[in-house]
Amino acid sequence: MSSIKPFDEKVFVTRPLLPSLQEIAQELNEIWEARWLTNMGDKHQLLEERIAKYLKVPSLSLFNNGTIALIVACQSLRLSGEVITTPFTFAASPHVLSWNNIRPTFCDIDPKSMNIDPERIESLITPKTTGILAVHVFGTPCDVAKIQEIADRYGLKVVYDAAHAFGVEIDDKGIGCFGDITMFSFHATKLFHTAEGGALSYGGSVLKNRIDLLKNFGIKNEDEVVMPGINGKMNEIQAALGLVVLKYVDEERNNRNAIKDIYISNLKDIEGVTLLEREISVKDSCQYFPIRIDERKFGRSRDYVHDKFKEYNVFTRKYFYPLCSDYSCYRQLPSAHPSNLPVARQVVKEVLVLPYYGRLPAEHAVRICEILKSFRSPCSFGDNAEVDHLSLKN
Ligand code: T4K
Repeated sequence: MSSIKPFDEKVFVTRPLLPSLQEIAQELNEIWEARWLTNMGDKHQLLEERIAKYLKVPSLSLFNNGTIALIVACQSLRLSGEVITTPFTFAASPHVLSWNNIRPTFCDIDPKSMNIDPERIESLITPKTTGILAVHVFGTPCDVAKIQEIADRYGLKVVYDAAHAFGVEIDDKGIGCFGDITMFSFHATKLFHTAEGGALSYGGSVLKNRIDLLKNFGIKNEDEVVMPGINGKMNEIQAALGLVVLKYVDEERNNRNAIKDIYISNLKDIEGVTLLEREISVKDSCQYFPIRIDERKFGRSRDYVHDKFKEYNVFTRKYFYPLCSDYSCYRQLPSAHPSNLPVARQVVKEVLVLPYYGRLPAEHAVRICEILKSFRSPCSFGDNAEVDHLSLKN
């Protein structure tokens, strides 16, 4: 171990933004007075309006979590058969397809953005394909123009999983304005959160009506239940938390931007470490700070670095290892065959997500960079000399 001191306390990949208890208590008082706990109360309605405004989307529906929101998105668009998606994502993305009896078709990813590669989508379309479920991984927007062009040509629906992309904008346009439906997650680990929670955004009011019915058992009124819905409602306590957290999201983003600057200036010139490039036209969600480790140039593998960091009390994450296409429930699918997904297989061996949250002290960020640099072993060919590295830098 180097002379750099381990942290006294565990440093996690993220910590939730928590406003003062007094502020939360004030909101809770109002709920107690109203004796209204769920089923689209005042807090729910207010948060829905405020988030739609913040995200610059015409319309939005709140949910109890992002996964249920995504399940409802598929239902509301009547997706069926096969849907093309990425293997490099959190388990929820392909699982929502399975919960809708849809077969995921895994498509390889772009080596730079790590998002679904639009160039490879077309060859995967079959007569059973009804949609594309694309993920803005780590908050980097997918190639929305190309994806839409393909979807229009084949009559496919497009659902975006923007779990990591709260507040992302492309040329000042909210990320939730693209495709047919976009899902946001408000899980505790997200920049904006309601402990658990999520939302769907979409263009028109027709979809809102259907989605709001689907998230409330399909109940239209006292006399009519018009479709087999589910319970996807966000409750008033979640909404109250969200109303307070929303006030501090910009401050949190600014604090994260400061940490990001420290990471970039300390890590940009390390041989074997690649940082995510952001387009100038894109407003960053500041959700994650992923790096890529090229074992041959860094002299150590991503797994070595991940494990070694623990000795310093730093808990990085290997998001999104293993690839979804390697899960036992999906690996038998023809599209999941390793030969179809060479880029994703390489990327998933390289990505490491560093601790990144507003209250991470600047000195911690500097020390994390120093620790990472101390792992480098420039003379060696890595702890796995057999690694077959694709050039992913373009
Ligand atoms: N699509 C994508 C692309 C997603 O990434 C996700 C969720 C979804 C869909 C589904 O949305 P939701 O249904 O969740 O709304 C976490 C989150 O649970 C999950 O929401 C998130 N993606 C995923 C990327 O990360 P884990 O298994 O990494 O969580 P966990 O418990 O290990 O937490 C990570 C770190 O965060 C901990 O080491 C410490 C810190 N933490 C966590 C919690 C829960 C806290 O400090 N406080 C907390 O309360 O999945």
